[in-house]
Amino acid sequence: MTRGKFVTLEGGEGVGKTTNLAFIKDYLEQHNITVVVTREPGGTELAEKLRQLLLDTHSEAISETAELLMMFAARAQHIKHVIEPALAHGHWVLCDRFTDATYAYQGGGRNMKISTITWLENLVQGSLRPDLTLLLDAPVEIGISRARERGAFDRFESEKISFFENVRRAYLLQAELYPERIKLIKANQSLLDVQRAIVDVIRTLHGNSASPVSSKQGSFK
Ligand code: T5A
Repeated sequence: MTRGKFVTLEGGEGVGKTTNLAFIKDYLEQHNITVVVTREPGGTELAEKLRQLLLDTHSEAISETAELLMMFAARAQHIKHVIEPALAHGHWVLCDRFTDATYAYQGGGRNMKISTITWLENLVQGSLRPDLTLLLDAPVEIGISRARERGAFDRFESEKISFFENVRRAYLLQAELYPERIKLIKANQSLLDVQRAIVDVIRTLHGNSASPVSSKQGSFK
């Protein structure tokens, strides 16, 4: 069986990842590709509990090291129970955030050492890397104002603007480092134009790799 493709969506707060994930899923299914939609942190029962701990505000501050380790603990569960089995079955995995988010938020935002993140990435993922990453990029204020319209802020969304500027810079650096894998999509244009740009990129990947028509929705999206 041909292994499925691993596609990740990245970007700052409110840039449109969740909105476009649904669009990409529909597009791929129309092309006879079976898609598992999932997210990070999260995607399994235990990883979703870690997500809740990470996004909630607590009276006890979460240390930067604890935050980093919780991200990778959730990722280890997610890879073992969802991502790897799906890819091995020939399904495509469409994931809302993955390790580029760790480089951006814990690396750029929290200033954790990149070499530590890389060490954990190798430990937890082995050779697993996304086949394609769509990086939705927009000025920080645009994403924040879109996220604000949606309701109360979580622990990350409550950070200062400078934090998100650093996150954005770190994402753009990742895109510079891995131009073959990470494709930049301007997210401060109309949704229709964003989706046109996404299709142009996705088309290059799906080629003839079709698997039976059906949809296998991840449990959490
Ligand atoms: N995190 C995660 C880390 O710190 N390290 C890690 O390793 C990982 C994996 C997770 C948090 O965890 C952190 C980062 C995050 O802070 P999350 O829910 O995945 O949180 O991330 P959020 O960015 O908070 O997700 P959001 O749902 O807020 O943003 P989305 O998904 O990017 O945006 P979306 O699709 O919900 O859109 C927001 C609004 O904008 C509109 C939509 O309709 C919606 O109302 N919109 C547009 N409006 C106009 N024009 C367009 N082009 C639009 N596109 C979308």
